[in-house]
Formats: sequence, C-alpha cells, structure tokens
Amino acid sequence: MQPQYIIVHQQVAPYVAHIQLNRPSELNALNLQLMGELRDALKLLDSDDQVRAIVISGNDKAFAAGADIKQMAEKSAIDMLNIDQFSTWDTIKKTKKPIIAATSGFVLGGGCELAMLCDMIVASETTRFGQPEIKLGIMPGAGGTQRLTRAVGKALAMEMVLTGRMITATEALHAGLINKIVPVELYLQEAIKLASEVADMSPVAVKLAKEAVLKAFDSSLEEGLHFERKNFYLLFASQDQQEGMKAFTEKRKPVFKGK
Ligand code: CO8
Repeated sequence: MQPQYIIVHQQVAPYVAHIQLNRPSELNALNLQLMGELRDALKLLDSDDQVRAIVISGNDKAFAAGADIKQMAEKSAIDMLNIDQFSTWDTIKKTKKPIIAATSGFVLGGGCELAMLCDMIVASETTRFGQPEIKLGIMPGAGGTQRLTRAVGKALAMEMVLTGRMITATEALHAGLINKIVPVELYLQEAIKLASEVADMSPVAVKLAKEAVLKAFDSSLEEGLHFERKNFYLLFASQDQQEGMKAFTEKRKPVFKGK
C-alpha cells in the first residue's frame, strides 16, 4: 500500500534515497501513521543494496512541528503505554545506513528528536530548533533530554527544555547540533550532496563506523575503544578494504561493492 504521509524517492542520486515527510497542512506533525510509514520505509531502504545513504526532509516551512498534539490530547497514561509509539522510534534507531536530516523551518519537539536521531543535519538558514513540550505541560519523550544534552551541553539543553525557547540555525551550528547551514533553496540539494559523499565510501565500512560512533553515546571510553577495535579488525575481512588500499597504491578511485 502507498504511504499517505511520506513520499519515498528511491534514487535521488546514485545510491542515495530520499524520504519526504508530507503532511504539510499540519506542519508535518508526527502522527502514529506517519511514524509507522517512516519506520517501514527506512526498514526497506536499509535492506536495499542500491541504497547506501538516506536523506529525510520535510518542506521549507517545517521539517516537523512535533508529535501530533491533537492525536495525543485526550490520551491517558495507560493509552500512551499501550500505544507504545516508542517501539517505532526504537526500530528507526536501528537503521544501519547513515541518515541525514535536511531541515527547514520548524524542527520542534518530536521533530527535533527525529532530526537528532539522524546521523547528520543540514539546515536551511530559516530552521528553528526547539523542544517546546514544556509549554504543553509535558516534556520531551523521544530522546530530547538525552540527545540534545549530549549534542549542545547542559546549559543550552536545560534552557531549551525548561523554557521551550527555539534556537536559530546559527545557534544550533555554534552549539554543535548541526553540520551546516545553507540558503533555503539549497538545503535539500546540500543534504543529498553530503549523502552522496558518504555513499561513495565502502558501505560496509560506513555501517561499522556509524555503529562505532553511536557506541560513544552509551559506553565508557574503554568499552567504546574496545568496540571500535573489533569493527576495525572486521573490516580487514572485507573486499572493500583490499580494493580501497589497492586503489590508493594504484592512484585511482576505489570501486566499493559493500562486500
Ligand atoms: N500537532 C498537531 N498539529 C499541529 C502541530 C502539532 N505538533 N503543529 C502545528 N499543527 C497544525 C496547527 O494546529 C495548524 O492546523 P489548523 O490549520 O488545522 O489549525 C497547522 O498545523 C498550522 O499551524 P499554525 O497555524 O499553528 O502555524 P503557525 O505558523 O502559526 O505556528 C508553530 C507554527 C509555532 C510551529 C505552531 O504550530 C506550534 O506551536 N506548534 C506546536 C509545536 C509543539 O508544541 N510541538 C511539540 C509537540 S509535543 C511533542 O512533540 C512530544 C514528543 C514526544 C515523543 C514523540 C512521539 C512522536
């Protein structure tokens, strides 16, 4: 069945797929159906050999303005527990291929959490990041207090989470939340360009390197270094390692096959 709230472009550049969140009349508010569609699309792309990097965008006005408040408003704690929407987020988190968020306009609440779940963020100069849940009498629930704090530090994270203040793309860049800022006409193009750069590398090395970087968030330095070393050794079992090093000595561009 065709998804209703996302558009999947299988190949926007060689080995690069693009998912557009497409619920513009609600500023791409992340209702349960949209999140389910996103999870299913990412699962398919993650197992597709013709895809090596994935870009997620919204539109110029909003990447996503958060979880769907109207859908949540009448829910009880037990409803929320039974709906278990975070199992969808947990599946998205398991995507092995790199994901780049291309953001513009509002990136709020669950939208900011989704962008932070991605591996890199390319933002238009009109992007505003925020965790405004506190204004609704709730707090972030999909990683906002954890990933934001790790990215920007305690002072700014506390301010954003406790006051709901939105920060500009420039502030986000200085705070280390995002990779780059570009004019609004270019943010999607730039994100695809960045994804293409990654897609040029060995897919097997990219996967293991992504896994190792993410390990830094939930392990001690010793444990992380140990994990990194295992992945490093593992890559010497790949044809791509042989091809990469051979191409270097032969002064040519490597052709990586993901094997
Ligand atoms: N949920 C549902 N509908 C929304 C949302 C939202 N988060 N954001 C905007 N909309 C709707 C509006 O209701 C409006 O619909 P309608 O035309 O039918 O009235 C339409 O989108 C356009 O919005 P506005 O008219 O409000 O547009 P403005 O440009 O005036 O304002 C704002 C834009 C400032 C972004 C404003 O819409 C706003 O404040 N939105 C809510 C932002 C927010 O509070 N986000 C946090 C939500 S809670 C959350 O994300 C918790 C995450 C927990 C885990 C994640 C699970 C998925």
